[in-house]
Amino acid sequence: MEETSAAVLKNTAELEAFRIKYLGTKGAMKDIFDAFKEVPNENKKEYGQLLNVLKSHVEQVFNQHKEALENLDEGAVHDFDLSMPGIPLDIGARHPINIIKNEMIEIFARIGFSVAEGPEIEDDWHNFTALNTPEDHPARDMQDTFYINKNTLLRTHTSPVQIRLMETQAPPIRVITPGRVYRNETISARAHCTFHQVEGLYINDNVSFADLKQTLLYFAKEMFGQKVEIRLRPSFFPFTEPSAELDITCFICDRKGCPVCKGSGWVEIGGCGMVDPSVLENCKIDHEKYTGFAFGMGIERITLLKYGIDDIRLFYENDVRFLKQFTS
Ligand code: 2NL
Repeated sequence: MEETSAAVLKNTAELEAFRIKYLGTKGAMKDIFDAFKEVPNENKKEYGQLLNVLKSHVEQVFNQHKEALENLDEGAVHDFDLSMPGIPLDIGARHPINIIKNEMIEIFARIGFSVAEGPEIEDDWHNFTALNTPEDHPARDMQDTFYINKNTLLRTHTSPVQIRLMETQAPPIRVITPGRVYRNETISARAHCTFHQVEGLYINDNVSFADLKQTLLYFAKEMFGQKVEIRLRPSFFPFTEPSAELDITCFICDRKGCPVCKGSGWVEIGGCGMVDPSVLENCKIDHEKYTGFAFGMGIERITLLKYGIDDIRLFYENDVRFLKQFTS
């Protein structure tokens, strides 16, 4: 009796443990009732009365605790006003680089380009040699490329993904390769040691420079608005011949000239060209039968232009005050 009266039950789990210990089918009360059989007949009446007193005492203690705990629960419920509006979940925002990357993927998907990805750690063959980049080319310099060892490096463009595709798949190939690339550059508002690219590749019979121009014009208009025009300036890349830089009309000042286009009315968004026949040969594609075009664009550059951001470093600092502005 003393033992049950002294019990401290703080919650419903402890209440249930109390019930099992004393009142359960294997509990203490059961043992005492079982012992009743062994009691001599002349003592049975007295023993029985004591038993009933004990049982009702334990049940009473149990019920008191139960009631106390139930009242406690009700009290807790009254601490809340259930008619109050909920606290909104803080759902975060997509990174601006990812917003633009997805938009570019969708634009190219509409004209039949699929998406391919590949490793960020590459070998010399897929990043340089297969792309016709000579042994003494400045891009191969330690100053420009992060080497892991003599033959292993952080990819400097996403072209190696396209090389791997050309090595394993027969034309036609129509693909874009978005992804992160690395260059050993001094970090500034304009350049960083890591950035993102979308490269594109189309290999088929009869692919021409006109196809390249139309594809880039379509992209520019979808991305920056139907009024935009493009311009191709002759250039050089080891992996394309002929090669060109891709400019668009400055949509910020509508070609009048502004700080973004440095007064010229045009801004550069990437490079392009016809895939060099020796690159096709390196991937065992017959360059007599097939031709192709390729292009590469920096996602950061396009994102800076679209959102009017003036410092590339903001993309990598993960300052939520910056990132929160892109919730749509
Ligand atoms: C730029 C210029 C370019 C390519 C990338 C390419 C890929 C293969 C073969 C030939 Cl597999 N070319 N890619 C071609 C021309 C330019 O990128 O300014 N990127 C930000």
